[in-house]
Amino acid sequence: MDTKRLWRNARLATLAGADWGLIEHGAVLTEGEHIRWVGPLSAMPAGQSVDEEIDLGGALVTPGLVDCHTHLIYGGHRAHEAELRLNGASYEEIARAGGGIRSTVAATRDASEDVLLASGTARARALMNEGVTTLEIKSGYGLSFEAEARCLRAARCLGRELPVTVRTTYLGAHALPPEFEGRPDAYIDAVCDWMSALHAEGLVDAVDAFCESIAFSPAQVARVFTTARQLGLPVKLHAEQLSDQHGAALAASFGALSADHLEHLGDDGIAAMRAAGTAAVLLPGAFYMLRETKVPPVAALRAAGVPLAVASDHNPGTSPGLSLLLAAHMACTFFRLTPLEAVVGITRAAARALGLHDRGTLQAGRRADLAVWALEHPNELTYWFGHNPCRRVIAGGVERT
Ligand code: DI6
Ligand code: FE
Repeated sequence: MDTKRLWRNARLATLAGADWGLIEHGAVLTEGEHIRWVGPLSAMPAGQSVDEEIDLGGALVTPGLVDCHTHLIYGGHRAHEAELRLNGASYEEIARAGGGIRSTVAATRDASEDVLLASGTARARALMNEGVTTLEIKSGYGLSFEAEARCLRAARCLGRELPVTVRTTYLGAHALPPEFEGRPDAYIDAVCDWMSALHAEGLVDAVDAFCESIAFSPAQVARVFTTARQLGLPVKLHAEQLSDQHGAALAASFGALSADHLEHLGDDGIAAMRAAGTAAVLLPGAFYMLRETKVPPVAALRAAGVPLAVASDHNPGTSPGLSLLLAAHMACTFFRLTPLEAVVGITRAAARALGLHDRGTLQAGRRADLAVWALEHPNELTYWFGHNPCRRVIAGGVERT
């Protein structure tokens, strides 16, 4: 029998409608992993048998946070390259000189699964301490069959060992590994072959690629996506981060879950995303770290009704941050999201960007993923920065200890 718990004496922000969905003197009734009922305690249907009652002391409760774009599993770090960039080198220059993603690939290939799991676990815990209950983790720093498999296994293992939902994404088409120098199409063939085998091992929930002049062309990405479609795997794309390759429109033509970054997105991409129901994932951490100046066309995306998600993009090159709240804060200050949009962006819209329709709001039937905050109002989630106001986390109906 699933345990029934009543979490009461809370100010709830359900995020289920067009506003914060605030409920004073609120209660959440959970049964096993799911929410059975949400509302003001005084309106709870009579005759509920409850195994356990938990007094939340009047605290603010939101849905658990969802980080829908991370590269959490990798070896080493790139503080030295960050220093070079701060001394004037550009990201593209470093990448073309064999640094950038490739230097992390070398460090990742050298790392055992245990080492990858240990460093990934420490990073996941940092995100989880801020209320994250669902986490996407991409491969993309192995770039060989064996090393990509190792990274995806570490990600799967992390999801089994920690009280967090992990969704894995295969990002073989992240960069060209040195052994395929000058042969990008042969590498794309390999990426497609590996995909079937990794999927057969149960390691892949979705497929991503990096569409950029320093990475892969739209034609190459289309081949990766065609293989994903044949395997029944959903796709998403790093699109329009540094230039407009019309990647978002390509992704949308494959019914992509999301197109991510989007600083250089044009009107064609917005129209295609709208028509396909593809979410926009905004990554202000990378924008900040690269000291970019061109912001994504947020007003046009908003006007088109494209769902706006926000993620940490945690990676060792362009976004070494481990705070989803800071990403939400930056989405407001840099990209002009409203606080409500940014909080929806790290909950409901982020869940949607992962194709998960069972979480991201406080509603009956949803997963019982809750974050409890030492805050009065949810607009404070994007107000404070460099501070963690998360006090308790309930994942799948169970409080994390
Ligand atoms: N876009 C990014 O910002 C990261 N990957 C990508 O496709 C950068 C990854 C790195 O520099 O290690
Ligand atoms: Fe990324």
